[in-house]
Amino acid sequence: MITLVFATNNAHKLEEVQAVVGDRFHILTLAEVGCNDDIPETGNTFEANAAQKSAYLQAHYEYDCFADDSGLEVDALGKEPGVFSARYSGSRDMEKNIDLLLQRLGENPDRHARFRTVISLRIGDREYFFEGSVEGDIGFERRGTGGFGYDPLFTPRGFSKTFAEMTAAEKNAISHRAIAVAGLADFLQRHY
Ligand code: ITT
Repeated sequence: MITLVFATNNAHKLEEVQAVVGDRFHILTLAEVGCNDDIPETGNTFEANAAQKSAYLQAHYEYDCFADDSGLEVDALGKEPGVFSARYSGSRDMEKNIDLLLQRLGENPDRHARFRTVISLRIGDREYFFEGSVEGDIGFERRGTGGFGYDPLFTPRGFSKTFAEMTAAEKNAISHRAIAVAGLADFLQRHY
């Protein structure tokens, strides 16, 4: 059994990862290793933030570990909100974050955007990155009640429903996070 710490306390993310990597890997959350720290996340890129979180964890808790960072990039807004996705409006209130995004985009016909996830895995002194992204378009208004975050605004390319109108299974079949996690799981199964 190989034990890895995942830099999250989000039970939903843990479940998703544990299901994909299988039971040869025991994935612990931050709470399970006694980490209550506010782990620094001060990078300008998803890669930098994921790497910063995994480095912090390995340095302080001496476990092999991985960390992720995700967000939405809207082309017409210079790839905002990007690493500021969770706090775009200055708070974690997603209603406010979505309102601000719609206001900044206005009637701009260029609605192209993507969700991205980057995972940094540290095993011993080596670091590996896994990435997933999904291209799509930002709507002019919210549609759907499922998912979380910016899902009511995001329609993946080739689909007519927003992420918030899809079932969890439909979203997980194509999502940025699922693609990155599949890369991580594939790597772990081949090398460990
Ligand atoms: P932790 O860092 O505590 O795990 P978080 O909310 O910061 O949680 P992420 O780094 O994965 O989670 O994502 C940052 C923000 O990007 C998130 O708060 C959402 O606003 C947005 N986001 C990420 N993935 C999303 C998805 O699948 N659907 C909608 N919005 C998403």
